[in-house]
Amino acid sequence: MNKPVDTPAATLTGAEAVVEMLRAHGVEVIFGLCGDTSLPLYDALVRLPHGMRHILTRDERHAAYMADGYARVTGKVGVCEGPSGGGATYLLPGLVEANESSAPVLGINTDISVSSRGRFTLTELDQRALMQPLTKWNAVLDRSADIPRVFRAAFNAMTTGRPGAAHIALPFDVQNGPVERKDVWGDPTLGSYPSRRVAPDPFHVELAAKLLRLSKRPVFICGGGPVIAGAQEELLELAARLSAPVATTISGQGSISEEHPLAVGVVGSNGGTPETRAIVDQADLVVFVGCRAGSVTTERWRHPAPGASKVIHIDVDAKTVGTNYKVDVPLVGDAKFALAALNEALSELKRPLDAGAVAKARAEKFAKFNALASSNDTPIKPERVVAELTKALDADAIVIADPGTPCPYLSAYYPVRRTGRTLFSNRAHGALGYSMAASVGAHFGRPSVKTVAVMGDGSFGMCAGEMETLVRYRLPITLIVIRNAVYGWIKAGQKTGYGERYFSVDFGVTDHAKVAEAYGVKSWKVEDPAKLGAVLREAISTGGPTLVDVVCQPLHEAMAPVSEWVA
Ligand SMILES: Cc1ncc(C[n+]2csc(CCOP(=O)(O)OP(=O)(O)O)c2C)c(N)n1
Repeated sequence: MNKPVDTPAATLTGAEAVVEMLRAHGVEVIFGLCGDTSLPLYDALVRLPHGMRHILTRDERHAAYMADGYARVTGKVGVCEGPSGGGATYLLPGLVEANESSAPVLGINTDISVSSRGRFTLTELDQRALMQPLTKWNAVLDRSADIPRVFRAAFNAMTTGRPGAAHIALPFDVQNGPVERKDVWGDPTLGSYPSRRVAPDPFHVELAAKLLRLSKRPVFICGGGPVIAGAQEELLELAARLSAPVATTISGQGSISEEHPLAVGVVGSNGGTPETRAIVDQADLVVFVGCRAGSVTTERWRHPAPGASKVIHIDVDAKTVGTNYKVDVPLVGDAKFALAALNEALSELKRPLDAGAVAKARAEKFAKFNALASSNDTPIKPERVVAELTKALDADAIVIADPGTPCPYLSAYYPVRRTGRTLFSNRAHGALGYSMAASVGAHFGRPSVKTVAVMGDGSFGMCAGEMETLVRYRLPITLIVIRNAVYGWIKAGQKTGYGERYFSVDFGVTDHAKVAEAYGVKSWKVEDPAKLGAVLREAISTGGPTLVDVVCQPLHEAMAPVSEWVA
C-alpha cells in the first residue's frame, strides 16, 4: 500500500524478463509473427518502454531471413520470433541458414504451457529435438526463473567462436511466471560479433610465417571469416607484403575491394570462372582464411588440387581446419588476430608488387563478360542485367542475390568495390526465396544505403507474400526479378550433365510487375535491353518499394560463370 509508485517491482513476469534480457544485450529490432502462445510476450512488448522495434512479417521463415540479413550487415545479433507448432517449423529454415552461414540469429518460439505437455495439446511439438541439430545452441525453458541465465547463454553461444544461430522455446506459463529483477542483467558486448576473440598459438604463427617466407606463389582464399572479423586491413597488409593474390568465396566477398590490383574475385563452382580458377591452380601455397574449403569453393576439392600446394588454414573453428585438405600449418583463432600476428612475424618482408597474373586473369574474364553484357539481344542476357545494375548502384549499396541466375552472375561479375558486407547470398543451403526478406533485414540494419534484392522467378514464387511487409513499412527496397519461366539452374544441369533430357523444370509465365502492383509496389516490366539501365535507375531512386521484372535469357542458354554442376 505504501510502496512508492515509481519503484520497480522486485519481480517481473517471464515475458517482461525476456524483453529486458533482449534490451540488455543491445537488441534494437525483432522480426516476427504473432500467435496464441505469444500473447504474454506481445503484451510485455506493448507495455514496457524498451525502445526496440517489432517488425510484423507475413511468414516466420521470412522473419528469420530478415534477422539473418540484419545480422550480416550490422555485426549484431538478429532476433526473430514466432509461435508454437507451425511457427517453429516455419522459423527453422532461416535459423539453419544463419547457423551454417555463421550469422548469429536468435530464434524465439513461444510454446504450449509446461503443464499442457503430453496431452495432445494443439501445436505441441518437441522444439528441443527439432532445433537441436540445426542450431549452435538451443533450450526449452521449463521455469521462468531460468530466463536470464538461458538468454545470457544464448547470446554467448551466438557471438563467441564461429558465430551461429540459437533457439529458445518459451512456454506460455513460463511467460507468466515470476523472475527476480536482480537476476535480469546481460553483457551488451555479447550482442555483437565476434565477441571474446581468441588469438592463434604463437608457435603455429612462427611455422606459418616460415612457410610464407619460403613460398614463391602464395594465394589467399578468403571465406566469410575476414568480413566477420573485420580483418580487411590486416589481410591487405599481408597480401601486399607477399604480393599474393586474394581470391574469395561468395561469403568472403568484402574481404578486399575487387578493384584492388591483387583481388582475384570469386573462385569455385558458383561464381568462379576458368580465369580465377587458374590463379588458384598455379599457387605453391594456399592460405585459407575463415573459409571451410567446401564443395563449391574448391569445385569438389579439386581446385586447389590436394597435395599440389602447401596449405595454411586460418579459422576460428578448430573443427574446420584440416577437414578437407591436409594442412601444413593450422592457425586456430580470429582472422584479424591471426593475420595481424603473421604481419608482425613477417615485418621484415616486403616483396615488390607483381599483380600481372591477376590483371591478366581479370582482363580475360571481363573481356568475355563485356562482350555479352553489351549485347542488345532479347530475351535480355543475365550479363546485361549485372552490367546495368553495376552502373546504376553506388559502391555502398547492399545487393542480395538468390540462387539460380543471380548468385553466380553477381558474385562473378558485380564488382564489390569496397570492403565489408555489401553483396551476399544464402550460401549455406541456397534455399530459393531468401533475398527479399534478407533485404528487409539489411535495410533495417543499414537504412542509409540502398538495398536491392535480385531473385529468379522461382525465388519470387517462394516469397511474394512478403511484399506486403515492404509496402506496410514503405521500405525503399528495389526487387529485381530475373524472369525466365524455368528453374533455370537445374535445367542447365540437365543440359550439361544429362544429355539435355529436360524434365519437370519449366513453369508458367507470371507477370511479376502486375503482382507487385496489386500489393502496392511500384513496378516495371523490361523486355528491351536498351531500356533496362534507365528503368533500373528510376526504380532505385524512387522512394518506397519498387520491382523490376526483367524478361531474361534462361540460364541453360546463357554462359554460366563455371558451367560445371557440383553436388
Ligand atoms: C527451396 C529450394 N528448393 C529447390 C532448390 C534447388 N534449386 C537450385 S537453383 C534452382 C532453380 C532456380 O530457379 P529460378 O529461381 O527461377 O532461377 P533461375 O535458375 O531460373 O535463374 C532450384 C530449383 C533450392 N535451391 N531451394
